Amino acid sequence: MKDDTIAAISTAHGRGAVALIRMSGKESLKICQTVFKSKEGLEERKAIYGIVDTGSLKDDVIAVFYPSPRSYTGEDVVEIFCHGSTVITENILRTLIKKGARYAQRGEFTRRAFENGKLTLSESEGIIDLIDAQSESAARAAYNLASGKLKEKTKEITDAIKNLTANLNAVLDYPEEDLETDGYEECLEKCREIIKKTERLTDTYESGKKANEGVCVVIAGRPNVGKSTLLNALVGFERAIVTSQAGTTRDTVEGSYVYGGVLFKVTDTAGVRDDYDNEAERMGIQRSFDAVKGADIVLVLDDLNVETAAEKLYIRTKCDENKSDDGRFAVSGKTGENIEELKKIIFDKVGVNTGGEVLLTNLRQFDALTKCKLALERAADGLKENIDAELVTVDLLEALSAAGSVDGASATAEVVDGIFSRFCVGK
Ligand SMILES: Nc1nc2c(ncn2[C@@H]2O[C@H](COP(=O)(O)OP(=O)(O)OP(=O)(O)O)[C@@H](O)[C@H]2O)c(=O)[nH]1
Ligand SMILES: [Mg+2]
Repeated sequence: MKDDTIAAISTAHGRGAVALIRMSGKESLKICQTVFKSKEGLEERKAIYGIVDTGSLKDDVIAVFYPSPRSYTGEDVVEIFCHGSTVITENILRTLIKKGARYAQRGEFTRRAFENGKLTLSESEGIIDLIDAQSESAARAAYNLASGKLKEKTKEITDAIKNLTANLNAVLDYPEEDLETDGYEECLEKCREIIKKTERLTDTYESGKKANEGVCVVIAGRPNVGKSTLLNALVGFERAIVTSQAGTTRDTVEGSYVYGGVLFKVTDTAGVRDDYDNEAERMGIQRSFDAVKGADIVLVLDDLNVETAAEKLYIRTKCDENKSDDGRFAVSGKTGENIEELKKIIFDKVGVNTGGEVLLTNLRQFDALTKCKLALERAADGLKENIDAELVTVDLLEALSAAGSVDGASATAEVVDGIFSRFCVGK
């Protein structure tokens, strides 16, 4: 437990009906009592009505005291719900600081929860993802993390690796019992099972990333085919400039929409042509090629040869005017014809998993479990070739450490710092 008591405004900055000021640490009750007055005293986990009097301001508030360890951070926590004016919240916070609390840093409450064993690293990531969620799929994936679903899965993996290591060491300890070959085969089978389990998790990353961060859709094509008009139709407002002149868009232009609970981030690009007007257009076209490379799906609006590993969807534009059916899906950005249908086609094509299943949502989790899987594969190769059990154990311990880092057991301080720096103040 830390010695100091931290305080912050936990609600968003600005005007609101109610705001929350949170304090955590040994002195939080004492500090709160210097400004909070009520008929009944603060009781464990009970909402108490009273007045905050800071000397310069008064407000009617509700305060709740959560004694350690039954609190978010695991320390003594007090929450004060006051009226949501920044004048009031800042005045109360300043007073709490004068009385001995310290301004909390970004994510410091959650970091304390992590350090006090109330939350693991992947659960903490779930909480920040929940706060940042821009779509239902992101919120669902985040909740699965925050509620410990990934923690359970990785614990199954670390437990199985520990068992396997113990098994192998039994072979090591009693070689005279002629266990070696039998033991090795059994161990190999177990190792393969753990590899499969790990792989089932790493396989969810593609989908989890899209659910969490959104799907990257890029519109590409030759000048004047209607790319910017299509962007505007997809996002529902005049995001990009449209003119009848070829070469209107000179830079990438981003917008977004939500379909089926998933966020789609759309990039409109400069039309590709060899006889560009000037340096700005040339650079814009280069950006079009770069955008296409980083896409999850590219909407190709004409016969442009697009080099990308992403899904491609060939589209015929201006179908209100151009009636010649060439087999491509036809839309009109101008009249809105087939725009909803196009959104559905894109949604189906990228196949984001929006169900209740646990998904890896960030590169850190994916890297850790991939490292675990690779170390397990080396261990399996060693077992197959009957190499020294001690050498196999080295790989197993590496796999254990990699899987353990998902939830923090073996994560480096740098990684932990990186995660909590993504939080806002007050969480
Ligand atoms: N009739 C009709 N005209 C369209 C449609 N979409 C675009 N246009 C027209 O085609 C012209 C070019 O449209 P833009 O959306 O600017 O085309 P672009 O592909 O973004 O062009 P650049 O930015 O120059 O590469 C404009 O005059 C639009 O009004 C459509 O669906 N139907
Ligand atoms: Mg354009």
